[in-house]
Amino acid sequence: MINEQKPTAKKTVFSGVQPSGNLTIGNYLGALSNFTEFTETYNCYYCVVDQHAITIRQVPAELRQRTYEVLALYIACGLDPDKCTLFVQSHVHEHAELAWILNCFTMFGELSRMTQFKDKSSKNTGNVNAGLFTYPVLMAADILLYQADLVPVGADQNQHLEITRDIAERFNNLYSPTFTIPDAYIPKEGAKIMSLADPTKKMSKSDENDFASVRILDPRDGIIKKFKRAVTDSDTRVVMEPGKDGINNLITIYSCFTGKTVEEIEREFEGRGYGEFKLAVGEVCADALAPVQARFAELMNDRAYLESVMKTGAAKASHTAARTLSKVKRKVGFVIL
Ligand code: ATP
Ligand code: LTN
Repeated sequence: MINEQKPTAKKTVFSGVQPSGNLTIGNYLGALSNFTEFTETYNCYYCVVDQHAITIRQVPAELRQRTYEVLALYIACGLDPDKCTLFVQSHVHEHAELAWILNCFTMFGELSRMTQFKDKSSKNTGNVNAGLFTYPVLMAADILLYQADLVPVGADQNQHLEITRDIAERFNNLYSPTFTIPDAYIPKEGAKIMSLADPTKKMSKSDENDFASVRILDPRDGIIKKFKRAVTDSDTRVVMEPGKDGINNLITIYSCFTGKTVEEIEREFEGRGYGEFKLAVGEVCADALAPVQARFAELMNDRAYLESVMKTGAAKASHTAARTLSKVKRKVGFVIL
């Protein structure tokens, strides 16, 4: 029914990244580097989700700076502001407004089951705020405002996509079809890049151990040094096998940056040992990130341009968001003047 309303229109993609730290190659391979492939065939919205970021305490000046940086990284990774809508979440008030309404259609029990909430609340015991708990509802609002069909994210966000679908279906069933039911797009390779310090844990931009994550903006020698120090096992064979978490992660990273298959990589490094392989991973990663870093540096020198992108993006996003929000307000019974 919802899809029948736009039979010939382009489908919509929505995704977001929090300006909560320096972005890692996990963010790059799991999310950012996949965003460009949709811009020709989909109507794409890519958002800097600053309202999500304040669920963890942020230093205001750093949050502001990182908001510019994530926007600059979007563009540096190949997103063209003329071909998609790039914007900042707090510039479009409809996100917070729809989130409030959807809060009233989301159960305490379902939010209690979210693994990201359990994980983040156990790491931030001094600040288990209500925003951290209702984080997935704001994320549902982000996606549903734009009637998104597809949401490219890393594997850790799958549970949030499931709750988004549940909330949307609940609302549609209670009233009438209002929201498109979105699907997650999780890449086959790179959906869960692991920490270099503990390869049983996800690489995360807020990890305090600097050797756990390679940042998109790390200098070449730093990248190579981090890969050299990556935790592996006591074996020497570069092969993908259960139990070899560290090497499996490095093979995945090498494969993502080179496009080579696991078999090709195993053949390439047969008899060559971990030291040589780690150096090769560091080099392909640094080579791939060099052009992104160069473009990023140019963009960060031109705040006026970044602000013009933010303004145009917010205006385009508001237009669509306002239509969905006004439908929702009518359906729940608010007086529309
Ligand atoms: P934080 O540590 O602040 O929670 P994060 O590193 O998990 O942040 P987000 O801003 O929450 O990053 O995520 C941005 C995107 O990057 C999401 O689509 C998320 O799924 C993806 N992503 C994050 N970490 C990884 C990873 N290790 N591997 C693959 N994708 C990832
Ligand atoms: N929760 C996401 C960031 C995010 C997002 C979104 C991703 C906020 N809103 C909407 C996709 C669609 C995360 O990566 N932690």
